[in-house]
Amino acid sequence: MGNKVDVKNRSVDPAAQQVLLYARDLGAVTAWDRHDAMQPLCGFGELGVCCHLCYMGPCRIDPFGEGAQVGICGASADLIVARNLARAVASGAAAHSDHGREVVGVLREASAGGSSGYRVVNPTRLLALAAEWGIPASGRSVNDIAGDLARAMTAEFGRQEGSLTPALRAPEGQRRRWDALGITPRGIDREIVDLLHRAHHGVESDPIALLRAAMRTALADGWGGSMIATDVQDVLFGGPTAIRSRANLGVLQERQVNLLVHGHEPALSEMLVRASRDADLLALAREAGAEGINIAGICCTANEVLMRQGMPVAGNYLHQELALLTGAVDLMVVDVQCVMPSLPTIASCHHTSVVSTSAHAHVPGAEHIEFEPHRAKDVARQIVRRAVEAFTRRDPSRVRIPRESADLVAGFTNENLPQYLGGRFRSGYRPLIDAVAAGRVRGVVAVVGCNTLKVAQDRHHLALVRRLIAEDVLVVQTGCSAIASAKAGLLRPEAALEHAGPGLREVCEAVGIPPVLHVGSCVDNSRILSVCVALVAEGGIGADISELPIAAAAPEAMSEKAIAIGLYAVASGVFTAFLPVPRVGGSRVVREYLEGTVERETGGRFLFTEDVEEAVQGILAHLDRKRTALKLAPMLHEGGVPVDAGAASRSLVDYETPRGLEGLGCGKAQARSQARAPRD
Ligand code: NFS
Repeated sequence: MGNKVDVKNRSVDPAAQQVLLYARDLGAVTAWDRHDAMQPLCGFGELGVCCHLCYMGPCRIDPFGEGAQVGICGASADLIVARNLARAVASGAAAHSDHGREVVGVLREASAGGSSGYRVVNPTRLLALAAEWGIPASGRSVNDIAGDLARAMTAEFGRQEGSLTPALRAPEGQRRRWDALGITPRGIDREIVDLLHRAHHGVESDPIALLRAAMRTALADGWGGSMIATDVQDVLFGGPTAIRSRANLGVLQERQVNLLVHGHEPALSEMLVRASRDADLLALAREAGAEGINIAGICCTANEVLMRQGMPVAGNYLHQELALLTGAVDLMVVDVQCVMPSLPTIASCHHTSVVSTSAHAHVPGAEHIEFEPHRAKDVARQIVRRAVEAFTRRDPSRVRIPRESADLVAGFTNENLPQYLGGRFRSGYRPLIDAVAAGRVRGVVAVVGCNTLKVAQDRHHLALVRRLIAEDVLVVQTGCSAIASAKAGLLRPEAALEHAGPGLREVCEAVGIPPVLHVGSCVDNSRILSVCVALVAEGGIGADISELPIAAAAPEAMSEKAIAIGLYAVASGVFTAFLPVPRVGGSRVVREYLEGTVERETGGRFLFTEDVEEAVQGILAHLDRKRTALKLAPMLHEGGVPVDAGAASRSLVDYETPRGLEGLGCGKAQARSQARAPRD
């Protein structure tokens, strides 16, 4: 007999809902269960007023004004909140930027020739970067140029004085603001160390000075570490072009070896894609009874191999455990960032292997096969062989692959958008600028970032994106937010007909693009900065980033990286809606600065809110203010189109417990796996 289970508060994705119900039958404990078990969350922590910086505490400030109003050292709530936020920015910037450093290392390896399997795939981009970085190119080989560029970029991380080289791409007006404020970013390592020093106990006691220093570090991420990561990846693996694929758990294949890549760096996953096409490994898979080798991705590694190879996407952040619970994944390979330490425990519900590969990230309970660029192909082949072995242990009777998967188009970049927007004869941003100026397109909004367990998975992403495109806003996306839209079918050109306001629909139809453009992983937010630079350079809708009718939003922000991204957007002059409210609620001073005063200094500001409609209204009002200031034409079509509320109503599902699974449970297996930790 079917039993109705309401999972609407966990995810709006029907595929996720099905697997969550299967998880219950398996007795598996997921992130949602752990989140429930953690309730109520610490109120002091949520407000950001808990300080554990020194070892006299931990201290916490009473938000009701009755208990302690300063920490043992005398730090106020304002300072504690600012310090906690600053440390989050340092950590987030470090993660993105170290990713950048890793790929620069791969470029150095590629430039040496040898047997690593890497080489410069995009010499045009290499030459453009060489010119920017002052590397002589005339009469030199590609490898010599690449080697010098890699060395220059490596050194840039430690630059002590002057501006980061890629930050010089920012419009002049913005750079003048940074100079005036003393936040022009120097070397990435320099800024992170500087910020961590200031945020140490007993150093910077002025919360506003600390927030400005945090902006400097965030800028070193956005216009430095992240930008370098994107640039070098395009050199090594090719600049993306528009590409079709599919997204959601339905991309898992019942009759193939399913190898999932999860994490952030494309170096290994690109190699895995190549290895999965090797004739001998395909033969091995066939011998094992599989019809092929299916590589799909989770999180930003998924976005990387989607953008360049069209590999299917299994899901975003909160899909990582669900994918394993389907019983169809033979092996999941992880590198760095956003990898839940629970994965080996979840994998123990089935036959699935988890392999960690980064020297930075060991996962207790997973097998560790270290990725080193000089033997990348060997490592990739070894992992594919492991996946085939695991396939032979798969139990088909336990496999439950949801049917859901949606078509998508991805692969848009600042480099190729001018062609897609303008065609061969009118390549450039002029058609988009004209559409904005004429009132067909209200503006451009970047919707980015994670999933969080504080919101039903994808609910805010989809609500915000649907509302914006209905109001004639062109949306560009990265990260897990882009995957949310992909799963919901919003990255298809047809989505313009179904969801876009009349002006945006006209533009999308004329040039054949979706109303929501997938521009890559989270480090590729740097591509969005580059689009802003190009719009300013082309002229007509603003002489500085802060004058453009643009905005950003992180509707389900979860990680410290999201804080760093939000802050570099604001420091770059962008109005940024950030949900849920990060840990700033305990300080009026911090909120007033980040949501108000900072706009006079950088041209951008935050809107912190828990309410997605408030974010929509804030963004639209901001776009309209910018349009008015620029004296652009009124919007041709006011009011937008009604939004499909179907997602929420679909979340109540009929579910039949699969026969033979009653009381099966993998709770015991999970407990055993936990007991094995930290290392077998
Ligand atoms: Ni961005 Fe990408 Fe996803 Fe959030 Fe994590 S994968 S780097 S941090 S959760 S968007």
